[in-house]
Amino acid sequence: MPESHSSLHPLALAPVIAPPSTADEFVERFLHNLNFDRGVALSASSANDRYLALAHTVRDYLMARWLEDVRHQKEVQAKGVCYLSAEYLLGRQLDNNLLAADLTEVATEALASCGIDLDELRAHEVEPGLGNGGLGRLAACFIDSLATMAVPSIGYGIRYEYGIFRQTFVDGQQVEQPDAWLALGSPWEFARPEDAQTIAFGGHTEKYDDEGVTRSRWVPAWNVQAVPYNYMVPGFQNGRVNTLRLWSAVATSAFDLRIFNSGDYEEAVRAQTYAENISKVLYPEDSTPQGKELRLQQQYFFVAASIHDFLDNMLADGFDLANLPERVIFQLNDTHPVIAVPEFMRVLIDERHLEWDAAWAITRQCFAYTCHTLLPEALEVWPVELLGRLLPRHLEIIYRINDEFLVAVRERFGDDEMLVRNMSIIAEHPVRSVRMAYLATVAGAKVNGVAELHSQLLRDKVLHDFDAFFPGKFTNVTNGVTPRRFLRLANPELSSLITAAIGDGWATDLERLRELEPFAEDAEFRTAFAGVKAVNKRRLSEVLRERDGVEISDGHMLDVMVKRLHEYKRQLLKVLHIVTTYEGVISGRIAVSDVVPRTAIFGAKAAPGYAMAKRIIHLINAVGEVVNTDPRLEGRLKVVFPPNYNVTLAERVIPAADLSEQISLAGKEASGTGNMKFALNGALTIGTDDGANVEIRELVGDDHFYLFGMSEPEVSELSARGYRPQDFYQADEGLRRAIDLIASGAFSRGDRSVFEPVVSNLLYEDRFMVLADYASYVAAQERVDAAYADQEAWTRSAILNVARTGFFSSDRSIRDYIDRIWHTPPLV
Ligand code: CJB
Repeated sequence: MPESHSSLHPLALAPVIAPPSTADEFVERFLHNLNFDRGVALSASSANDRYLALAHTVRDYLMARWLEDVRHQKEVQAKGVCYLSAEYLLGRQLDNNLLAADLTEVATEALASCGIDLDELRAHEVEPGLGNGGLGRLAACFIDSLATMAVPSIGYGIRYEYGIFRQTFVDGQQVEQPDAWLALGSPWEFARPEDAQTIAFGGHTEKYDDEGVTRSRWVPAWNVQAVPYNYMVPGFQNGRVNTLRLWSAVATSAFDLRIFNSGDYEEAVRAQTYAENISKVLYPEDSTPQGKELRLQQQYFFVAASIHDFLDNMLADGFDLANLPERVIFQLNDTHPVIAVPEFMRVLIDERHLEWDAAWAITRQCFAYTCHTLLPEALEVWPVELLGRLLPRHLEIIYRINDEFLVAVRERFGDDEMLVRNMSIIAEHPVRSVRMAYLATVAGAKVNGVAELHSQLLRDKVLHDFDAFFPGKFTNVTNGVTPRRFLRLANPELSSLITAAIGDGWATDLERLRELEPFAEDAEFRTAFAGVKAVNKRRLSEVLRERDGVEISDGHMLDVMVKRLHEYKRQLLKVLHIVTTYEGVISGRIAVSDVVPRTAIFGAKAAPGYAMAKRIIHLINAVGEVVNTDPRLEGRLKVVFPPNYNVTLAERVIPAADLSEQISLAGKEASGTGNMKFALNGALTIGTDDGANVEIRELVGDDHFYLFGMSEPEVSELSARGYRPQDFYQADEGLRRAIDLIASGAFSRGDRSVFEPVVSNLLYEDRFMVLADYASYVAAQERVDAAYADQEAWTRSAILNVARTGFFSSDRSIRDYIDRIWHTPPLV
């Protein structure tokens, strides 16, 4: 670092200065970046050149703040959050960063003066899809809120070279394409190869004598380099910029050379590929981990790099590790980063030579765990054989943690072997495995669920014995979503209307939306509100026309279900409702003039190996093909399924929706966050009492929410009694007709075999009780139809949904994390 010295140029001593925010200055910067960074003249530039130059210009404005924030956070050494997440589903960056830097107007004017349309450049950005769905998007919302609230923090994750696959449909069936999001350049990242960490794998452990003390050490077999890439995370117009640090795997030269020197060039290249595979691709399974070795490699790779990065680079010189709990909390975003716990112990004991008890005391205060699921198959377990082969020292540490934990369990609960077996971090069946959720629960200072109901069910069911053993450890933090992206950016018209009504400030204080309540009674406001919805529908229609060649008919209710395709989310229930309406019309039992015009929009990716989910996608497309073209429907019922649902499309679909489908089987959806985004944008929810739906309904009121289906206790009771889908099929004529129509081949050109697996699954298994909730769902949809006919009343309800859901800002979630778990006040 340059010293303060008279021989240095004065500018070398100055801090970085942000350019002044005038359009002229912006033009100058932009052209400079285009010419000198891209190496093209404006007249010869491609849209990609212009996009990249623009992104660099926005970066320039944020740079001074960023460098200052990094410096300040290190200087102050206040307690901060290290958010460990294998996924960040960021969405496009340009617009968000323009908004955060308050540059949107200046940039629009500056570009226009160069003959460039900002919208065209916006459309050019490929979103970084480094996540599967809700969990990854939640992480992205959280880092936005952390920056906006000036909480000292850093997000750590993986820089996947290929994000979530691009979904296409061929004959109505999902086909996956690789998502080469980096191909055209990645202007938002800064590679820091100087800060690379070496991450080891494999080998064995050995005992050695350390001045009379017998210690263990790990002798690994191979290693890779973890190279960090930094991303700016700007707060919303507050001058703060935090960091997201994503790790990329690069083969170590030593690793290659050893083999290369042996003369086996092919093997050297193969080894390099093997190492670099670690950050190659995001696993596309959402909530159903496959237990693949590479996935454990990914998990260890990024948490080990992050822990070392934190300890090596963030702590003041000579920091006393005993004080770590006052300096950092590592938040484990689900089980994916839980291998950080034994890694942290290993570092403290083997590398920093702390005693076990001291290391464990620190660890127990430095980690907290968020559980995002209730599905047993989503709780990760790693076979001991695999974990021990890849991370032998970590397995030893896990065994010791477990031994000591089980001793304490016996002391407390007596020698109840069943209980001990149930609580053991090591499962014995079907193969000896490490239960990562249990490890996280034993190690974490706090364990939280993501909605009230979910946290309650964790305490009562999934982790019941742990709640008894660790009183006070379990807490709830209901999820939230960032109002900057999902209201300000996604719905500019509604944002302007809100600001005109209640003034600004709501984007960082979302509870202020309450002030909109009286406007629900104001006819003029209602007209304006309905006008915004109409504009958003037209905009969506344009997007879909351009993207997929489909349009949305005027006057249709937009009934939207967008989320990952999973049986528990019950896209099939919605399909059955559509088929019921269709069947009613073609059989003449429903007059077509009685059908309230609706367009059902689906968006959903299925994990590539999840056969049933892919069949359901096929069925939705097949039903759409028939329904959309049958003249008997007179265009009153449409099914639209744009492929490749992602954050960018969500930002268009959600503001246009009238009806939000949140129809999971009660007790299965941990929270949901799409449900919050829809309500905030003035869609009414049709939903079960599940996840955060419960809290949405409590807040908006029963009159403005279409509740249906069994409650969680009713589901449990039916399950205990023995659920027989056949009973429901036999008892309900509408249901029978809908299922029979699918079974008859009506949507598969007469071929009954195509959807036979879907039908027989419903009839003979129906794990998620679609048939049991069908009648109640159809009845609720009838109430929706009736309510929609009164547009004034509907709009009133929509306004009240917006006004009453300010609670679901991710800023509130972060405040709850700070109060209940982190104790990391904002840095002023
Ligand atoms: N979730 O997206 C995922 N992936 C998982 O592997 C497990 C859970 C979702 O997390 C969201 C954020 O907490 C929840 O809103 C959602 O209910 C849950 O399915």
